[in-house]
Amino acid sequence: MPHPKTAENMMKSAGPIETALLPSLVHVTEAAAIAASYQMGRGDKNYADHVSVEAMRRMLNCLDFKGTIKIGEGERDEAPMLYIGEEVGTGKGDIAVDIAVDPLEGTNLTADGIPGSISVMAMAEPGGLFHGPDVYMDKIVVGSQVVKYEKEHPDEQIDLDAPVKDNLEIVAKALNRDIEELVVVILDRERHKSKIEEIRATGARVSLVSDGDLMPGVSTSIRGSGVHVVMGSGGSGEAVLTASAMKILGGKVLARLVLPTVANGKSQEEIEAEKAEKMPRLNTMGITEDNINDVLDTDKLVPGKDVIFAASGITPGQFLHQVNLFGGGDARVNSISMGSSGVVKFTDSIYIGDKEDTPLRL
Ligand code: VTB
Repeated sequence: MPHPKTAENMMKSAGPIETALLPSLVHVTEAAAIAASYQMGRGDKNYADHVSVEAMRRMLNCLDFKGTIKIGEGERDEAPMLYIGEEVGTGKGDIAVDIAVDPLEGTNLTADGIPGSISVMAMAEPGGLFHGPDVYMDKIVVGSQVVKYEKEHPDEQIDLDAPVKDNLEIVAKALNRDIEELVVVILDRERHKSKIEEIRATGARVSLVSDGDLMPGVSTSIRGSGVHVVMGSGGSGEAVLTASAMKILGGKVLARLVLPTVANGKSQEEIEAEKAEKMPRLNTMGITEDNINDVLDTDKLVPGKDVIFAASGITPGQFLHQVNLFGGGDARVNSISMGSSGVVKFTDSIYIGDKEDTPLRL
């Protein structure tokens, strides 16, 4: 009988980024989630976003490393904090990382007190995260069991351009169940109308979300979460964050860049205006009108080998609980954090405000 893996094995196989930064990473998303949770249900998504960005940035700047935000709150001129290119960390030590952040994924969900909002981030060695411009990616996300099935059946591969039915048949076989038993999560948007009809026509069940399709993507690799596939277009940063988790968990993301005006069926004039605005920046990244339609797989989205990921729940999710506030500044926050070595931690942290007054409960 092989001895089960232990922290000893992980410490030996973990890269320098995982070793140095994974234990602290979850504190960063926890801080942002707790800050956002105080703004839950207050109807002000911008302020909720603002406080979580500030909290995340403060935490990052406490850590000894050299970090560069690659996916963040926007371009420097539009985002004062955690903008693309911002350097974070104390700069001490020799660990340099590229960072993807979404301090408040699901601003509307938090502002309206609706399930599904999180604080999330990923890190990898420089060049380890695809950092496209702020456009959409059309994508399909499936879990690690489907990847295993694909390896055993080379003729049956998930394909972004295949009919939905073909992909769902593969997923159903990989998960050893009927298509009728699958759940596909997709953003509730007009642009997904025909895709939703196509999914329903296969017999699969559809879970529409008003925002926040990142954690559902991660959930496809977690049995018992009740999510088997995520489809549809959404933010490219969110897709790369999903891919960071899937790279660690062995799941799969296939994605293609698409301009929001194109995805949302806007007029030719609006499409041309968006192209004029975004193509020059895309070109500097090597993305041209010739290759913008190329399919990016998990390794293209996240080429990094030393990848770490953390997410903390703000409002309730598929498997993360909401932040609970107990008075006196006490907070309880639920997170997932993981690294390329294969360690996944589900944590339930309590920050004690007053040691004598704080009742700890199981
Ligand atoms: C997507 C989704 C996000 O915003 O990026 C979506 O992945 C953007 O789509 O979880 P719209 O422009 O249609 O809103 C979120 O729902 C929230 O950031």
